[in-house]
Amino acid sequence: NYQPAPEDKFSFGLWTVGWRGVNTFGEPVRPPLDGAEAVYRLAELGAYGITFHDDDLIPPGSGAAARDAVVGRFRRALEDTGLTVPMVTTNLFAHPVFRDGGFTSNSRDVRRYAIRKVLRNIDLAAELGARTYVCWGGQDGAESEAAKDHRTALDRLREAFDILCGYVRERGYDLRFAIEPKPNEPRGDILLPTVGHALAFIGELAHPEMVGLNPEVGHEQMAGLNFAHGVAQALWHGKLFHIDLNGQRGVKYDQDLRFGAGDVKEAFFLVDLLERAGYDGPRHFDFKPPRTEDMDGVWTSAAACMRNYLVLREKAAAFRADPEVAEALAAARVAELAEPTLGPKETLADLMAEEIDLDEVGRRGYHFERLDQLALDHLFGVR
Ligand code: GLT
Ligand code: MN
Ligand code: MN
Ligand code: MN
Repeated sequence: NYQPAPEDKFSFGLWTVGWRGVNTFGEPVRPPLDGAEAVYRLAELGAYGITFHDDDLIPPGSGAAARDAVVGRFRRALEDTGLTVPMVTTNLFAHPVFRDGGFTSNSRDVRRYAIRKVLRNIDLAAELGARTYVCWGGQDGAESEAAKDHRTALDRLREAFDILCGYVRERGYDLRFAIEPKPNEPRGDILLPTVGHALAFIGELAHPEMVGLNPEVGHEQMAGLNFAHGVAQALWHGKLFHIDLNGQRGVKYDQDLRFGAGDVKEAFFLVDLLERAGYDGPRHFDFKPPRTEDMDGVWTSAAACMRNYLVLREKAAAFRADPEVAEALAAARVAELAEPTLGPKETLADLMAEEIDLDEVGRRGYHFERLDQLALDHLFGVR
């Protein structure tokens, strides 16, 4: 019956179900959503976690008393429901001071403020037991090559992460950072536009082991890339610290559709990958319920994110258990790729001495179409 349970580790950003539907051309269509209310609703639906930006939970400009009251009510809701806070993040994009970015603004005072804003919120993240701290630098980018020295921007970005990691180590928090790549929107070109760019950047940090990725389905697809491949490489590097699940259809603006909508086949292979790889982090939904929806529609859309994950998980498991799929995998030589190209005791002389019958091997077909169609048949529900 695809009823989600806390063991499934589904989590939602407060900014997703709380999105009021403002867009470039349209005003908000829904009322503000209170953080504690979101906790009760998500727990009821079967989620296990909720995440937030500092400003989602605590209205910017709140005094100490107002802040404590909001956090207190949120905590009580967490205690009442058993919902957890696996991840926390910072809003370094909405306020006008961030119009040229946070950590890489050309303005030094803004960069210093951005770091202060994150450090303050890291304390709250640790208090609430979060293990992952996401950094999405959506305004860190440029529209003009002359206006932003890209290499220097990377220097400042590295400086910021080195400071943040130093702080977490000094405080002894059990917290890791996860960088979220995105190619564009809101900036014309954002720094660290893809999983690959971010992975390479992490290798240059003072504490690379403390920093990994939070890839988002739609963000890689906006760049025309294969999301499952990006996630596979992040896993290969041991860097899949967190994941933003949603839907996107093609190379266009960031759609943030509910998970499963958009490219269904890629969603199928993504779930297949996460489950087979034993990824045990949160399945975090970062979607935007369309502006057509009222609050009932928002909760329908949120429930559907989890339902679609569970449906795809079942279908992927059935695909892997199908004896005909096992045969098709063998015919496609999939397991042969796991065999090292050079044998354990072989020398290069052995390799050089070998002959290949180019005519015969050149005629070899790989039968990938049969295998791929079996996956589609499972997805269509006709097997
Ligand atoms: C914003 C963005 C998301 C990020 C959030 C984390 S903020 O909603 O569009 O993709 O995950 O900062
Ligand atoms: Mn997005
Ligand atoms: Mn978004
Ligand atoms: Mn995201």
